[in-house]
Amino acid sequence: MEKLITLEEYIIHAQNKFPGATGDLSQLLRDISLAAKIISREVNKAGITNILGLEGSENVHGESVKKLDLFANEQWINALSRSNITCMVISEENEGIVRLSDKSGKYIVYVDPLDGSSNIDINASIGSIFSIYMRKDVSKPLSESVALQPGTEQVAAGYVLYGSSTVMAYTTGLGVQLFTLDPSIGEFILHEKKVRIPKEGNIYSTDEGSYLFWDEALKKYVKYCQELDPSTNRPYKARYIGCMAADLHRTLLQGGIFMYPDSSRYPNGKLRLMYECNPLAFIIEQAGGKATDGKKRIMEIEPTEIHECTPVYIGSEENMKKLESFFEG
Ligand code: P6P
Repeated sequence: MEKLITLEEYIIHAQNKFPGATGDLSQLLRDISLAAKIISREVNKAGITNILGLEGSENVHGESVKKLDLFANEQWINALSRSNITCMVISEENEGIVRLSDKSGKYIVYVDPLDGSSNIDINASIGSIFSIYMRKDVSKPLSESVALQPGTEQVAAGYVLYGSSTVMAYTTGLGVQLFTLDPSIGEFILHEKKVRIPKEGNIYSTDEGSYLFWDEALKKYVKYCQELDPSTNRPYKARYIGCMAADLHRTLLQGGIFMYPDSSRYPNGKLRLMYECNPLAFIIEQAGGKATDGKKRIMEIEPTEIHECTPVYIGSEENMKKLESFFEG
């Protein structure tokens, strides 16, 4: 029987490859896995413990906040406060930066604590997404501007998917690793190393209900996906879960393309650059895929606000090339 490798063991093994490693990033990843385990436990019994349903308030974006959103946000902030490694957290649920350790924290963590929370009440997949940066200059007081770095500066990124099982994916720039939580022993177990996205897939993923708000090039591309041409595996299948982490995970494993475009309804797109698009772009690029805003690489966008939105097109190399040919006209 193949030896089980826990996340703990994998982190230590990976750290030993870096002689100068202090172990801080390893500890940070452990802290993140703790938040994931606690949230997974609550998500999988939410109906019993009555933390489903609206909490009554609204988040910084005017979206109704569900109890599990708040619980997840608290778990992330508590977990990241454990080791004095994180100086500040930027969360979808908090308007400004959350200061944790001004003196010693060398990492900045962006988090979407519960991505796709509208799926909570229907028991569909929800996730957490995280993105880690270095605090470049410890002499500079903590501020939003210190946190505003392009995605190319990410030290690590990943997501947790609370679905039929709880899966954690992360990368530190050396490929993408996938772990599955075994709740009976409370350990994330490695199940795939250096994941590669298929070069081409026959699944496209977007909210077609917004078709009328799209620009013409995108309408033409989606029509292309729907045409009958067995030689190019069309029509493609349409899949849309309404949780970016879940749609991205399927795209990573099965190939294809996920799109949340700019439109007359969302002129700058709806998804968040720093804690949805950049971390998932890092994952997809590390697996051999591509991620753009329709014009440029997502990870090269120079951010100006911590909660800014961007259009996002992300997936297999060939599917992205075909989309780009429609945008080039
Ligand atoms: P819509 C969830 O709220 C989210 O931020 C992403 O996870 C998801 O892909 C998207 O928004 C869903 O948006 O407009 O289709 O409900």
